[in-house]
Amino acid sequence: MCAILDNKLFNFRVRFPEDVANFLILDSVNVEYFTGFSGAVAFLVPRDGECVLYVSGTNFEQARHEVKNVRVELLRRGERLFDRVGCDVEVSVCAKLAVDVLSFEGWRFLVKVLGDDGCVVVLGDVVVGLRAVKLSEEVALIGEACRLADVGMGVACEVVGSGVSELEVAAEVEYAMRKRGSCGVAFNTIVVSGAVGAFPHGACGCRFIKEGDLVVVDLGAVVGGYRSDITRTFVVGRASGRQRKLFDVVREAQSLAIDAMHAGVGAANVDVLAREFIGDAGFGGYFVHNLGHGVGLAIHEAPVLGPVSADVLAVGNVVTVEPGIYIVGFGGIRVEDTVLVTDNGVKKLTKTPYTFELAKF
Ligand SMILES: [Mn+2]
Repeated sequence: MCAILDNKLFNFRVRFPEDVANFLILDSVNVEYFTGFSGAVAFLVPRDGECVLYVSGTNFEQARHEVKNVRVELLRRGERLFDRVGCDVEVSVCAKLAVDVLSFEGWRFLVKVLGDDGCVVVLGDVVVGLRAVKLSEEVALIGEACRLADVGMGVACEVVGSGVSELEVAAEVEYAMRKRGSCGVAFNTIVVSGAVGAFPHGACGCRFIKEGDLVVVDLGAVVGGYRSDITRTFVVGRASGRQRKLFDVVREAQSLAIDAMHAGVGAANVDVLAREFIGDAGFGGYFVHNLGHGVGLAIHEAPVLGPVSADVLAVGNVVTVEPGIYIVGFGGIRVEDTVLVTDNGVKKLTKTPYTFELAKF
């Protein structure tokens, strides 16, 4: 854990603009990224010297116990973070305080405390960019989360069937993943069947799955804070001609996209490749979301695989590739894997086979 923190801090500090002397991290996932601890209020990184983790009373002892290599400081009840930071750092126009995120009210307050609005600069993209390129330790955790997601999807494959409710499928999947070491779910498990599957982020309900239904299962596990994301679509029994046609289009779109991915390629180009393939097949209007997103400590992070994304794929990116077709009144089909951009293309981290028909007679 300490080694990860050192590498991350080094990579972070070399990205400080020349006039920035201190960087205050306020986004809780960004704080977790550097410290491995998710219960702090803020993390202060000076250009040189010791970092400070500000923690309120509830989590103070836990932080002191778990976080090494930084000074853990108690934020007393009623004490305001920005007042404290104002005492702890000296700023000037050539020794600015950078922050990763800041609300409008926060900005007004911080400027008042520091006494000069030229001394604060909001630099959100710096940590976003760091988090997008995973270190080997992070890849290992995501890989383990992907392995557990495969376990969950294997269970879904066994459990999905006529007469089983969507919630029951989700329960069995989550139970299996937790039992094997997942620290919760990467997001609320999606199990949507029949016409409800036309809503990409539909939630599970009490609906009982029926013969002939399309069933979309989208799930993820968490290991060491790092997430995974996988989707498979099943049909209960034999697929109709239309169901099979749609599934083949989505699968082919995903495989075209994955084959085209490598470091240096524009994320938008990859999206457009899949999007045009689905469009040429006659379903362009039914692919209603981006092709994919980065995955790490957050389930949606950089880079974005979308038609207007300016991101360029880099070695160490971990992203989903998830084309889909959603037809209201008919249902939805999505196939998704989590992949790592490597020195020679990409490596799939989720490995569940693409079983479509669940014939259980
Ligand atoms: Mn996803």
